[in-house]
Amino acid sequence: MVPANELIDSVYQEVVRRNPGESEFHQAACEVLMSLAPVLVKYPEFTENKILERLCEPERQVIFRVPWQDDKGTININRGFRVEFNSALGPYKGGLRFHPSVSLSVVKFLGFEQIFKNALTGLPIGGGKGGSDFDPKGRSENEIMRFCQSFMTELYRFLGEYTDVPAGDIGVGTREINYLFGQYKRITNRYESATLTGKSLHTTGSLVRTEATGYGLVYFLDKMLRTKKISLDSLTCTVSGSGNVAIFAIEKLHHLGAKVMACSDSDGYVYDKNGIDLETLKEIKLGYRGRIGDYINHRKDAYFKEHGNIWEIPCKVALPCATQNEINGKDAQMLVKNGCIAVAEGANMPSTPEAIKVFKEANIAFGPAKAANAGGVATSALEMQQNASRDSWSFEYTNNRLKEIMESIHDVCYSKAEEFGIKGDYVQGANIAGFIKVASAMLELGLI
Ligand code: NDP
Ligand code: 2IT
Repeated sequence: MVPANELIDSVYQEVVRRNPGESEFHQAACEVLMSLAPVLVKYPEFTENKILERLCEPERQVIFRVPWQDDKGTININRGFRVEFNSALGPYKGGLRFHPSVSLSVVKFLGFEQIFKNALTGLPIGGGKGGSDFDPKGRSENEIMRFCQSFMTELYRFLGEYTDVPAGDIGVGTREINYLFGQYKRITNRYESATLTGKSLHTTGSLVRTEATGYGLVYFLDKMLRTKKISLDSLTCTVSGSGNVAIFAIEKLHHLGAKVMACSDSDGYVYDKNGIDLETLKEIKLGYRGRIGDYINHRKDAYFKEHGNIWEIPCKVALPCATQNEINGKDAQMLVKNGCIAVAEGANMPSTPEAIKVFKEANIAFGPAKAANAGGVATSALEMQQNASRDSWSFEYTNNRLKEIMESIHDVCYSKAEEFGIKGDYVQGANIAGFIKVASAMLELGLI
């Protein structure tokens, strides 16, 4: 049989050849594949059955036109995507992203990551992702609704609680999910709740789903630090972004006594020497959907650095919660030099390969996205459970389930890394644990 490293290299070369120009997808595939050599040595059946080759090819990819009219009556055309990557463990599950940077490559990287993330949750969900290059910024409520309705008018035929279950991501929150669900219900004439997650409480959504990714991230971080006998209490933190994930990560950090010095949006960052005031942040971002620069109009000790690089701020803990490749090698060096001891990824693939290398060499605690930000999708699966049983659970019960799931993901990653002789390496631990679970299910299901 071909040696494991050679096989991995050739699979990766094939991914690059068959998916030209899809740099984000290449990056995500490379990171997982390069972790797997010891697994292929231990389980030759994965190689014999071409599991790597099958995993890198999505089961189905849908690309469609989204025509819609803006408030002036002008016709706009966007592109919609849904990549149904792998359904070995359950229906395709993963968010929808509305952002001008969305491309097939971005959706494929996110869908690929989602396969392993969802496997780590231990819940019955496969991996998928979708979205559009639609830019929601500056759009009216009516424009957002019309766009969502047009998007769903095409996408609905591929969805269903046993087939594919989308949720939110960048640019898609409860408001958009509700519009999407409304249109799905209207077209199909079925109140099939578990077809979308992240719905509002009035429309069979789950308590805690809004908070879940941010809270889950901090539960994972806390467990990682406690494993090193470090307490989060009083540690200074920097959180990039100021959207759904960032806001609720900040909230949970506050609950645990940490101090968040700065957060950002694509305009720049704000620094508050008294610690970021959560009520002000929520008012700006969730209240009137404003820009982060407004923060200094509410808190006079804070300053705003337009186009500033948030990673230049000294902190003990860094939580990237905005977007992919937002921490490069130089940023990572700056963080380490300034005394950072832990990084946990709220965003998907926020650290470049060079940044991960710097963190590894500095031996800091590093929680990779597919483990650390799995709380969102895990709570989506809990929403599906509630919908299936036509029930709704209390905040406390759902939050406890989330915490248990995040601690269990931590432990699975930690112990897999230990088993394969790379103790403390959560990147490889997560990749290996997620991969073994999906690969085993694929083997058992036969050649499909
Ligand atoms: P939101 O749309 O709520 O917020 C995104 C935040 O990131 C905003 O502050 C936005 O700033 C900033 N941002 C987005 N793109 C860029 C960019 N290209 N450059 C600089 N800043 C940017 O999204 P979420 O909080 O839901 O998602 C954030 C990250 O978390 C994403 O990587 C997402 O994939 C990941 N994630 C989300 C989950 C969820 O449940 N929502 C679950 C797991 C991961 P601006 O407003 O200026 O664009
Ligand atoms: O990246 C992610 O895990 C999400 N955007 C959440 C997906 C989901 O189905 O809740």
